[in-house]
Amino acid sequence: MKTLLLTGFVPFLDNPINPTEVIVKALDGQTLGHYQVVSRVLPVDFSESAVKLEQYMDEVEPDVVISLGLAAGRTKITPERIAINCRDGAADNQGVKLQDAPIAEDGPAGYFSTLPIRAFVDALNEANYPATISNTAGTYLCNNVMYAALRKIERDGTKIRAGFVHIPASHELAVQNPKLPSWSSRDLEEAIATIIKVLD
Ligand code: PCA
Repeated sequence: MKTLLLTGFVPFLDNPINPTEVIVKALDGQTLGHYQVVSRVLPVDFSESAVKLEQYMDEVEPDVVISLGLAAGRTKITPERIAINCRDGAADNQGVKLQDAPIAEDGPAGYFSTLPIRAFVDALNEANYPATISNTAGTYLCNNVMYAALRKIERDGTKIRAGFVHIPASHELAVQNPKLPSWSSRDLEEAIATIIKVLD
């Protein structure tokens, strides 16, 4: 049995619920396909999120890392293709707001996901869950943790596969913020289970 580190985030900005936190807690400890799932929840904090993820990777020693983030407003499950060396955008949960700031001064411009993102999308669509590859993870915390995980793997010289998947709002979140398109938490959870089962 292999180990999969599945991460979500705490609530942030005007989202009082983060469905990724709900999903990762629901899947924690489950066996899906070839993987035992170990879940962790990350802070939304420019100085802490990547540090925590790297600690969890050292502690859990996963074969695969899938990090989940809420992309409020998106209508589909969107595996991310690339993380870029940039931090920008809204303030984090500590009130820290960065502009045009690199994640790693000496790092490459970007890292491609090493997850089978095309197979994820195909399996999701096959199961009637709308999904498409996204070509931008943005410049906020989600992009930051994806970049950090892939950089750590490169630095450590390990064979861990890692990447990021953005998900739409849940109905529970949309009740609080009615302009958001939303999915049921059950479907979000089942969709993430579906992509984990794709992994060899
Ligand atoms: N989504 C944010 C950060 C936390 C989350 O769930 C993002 O897309 O960067």
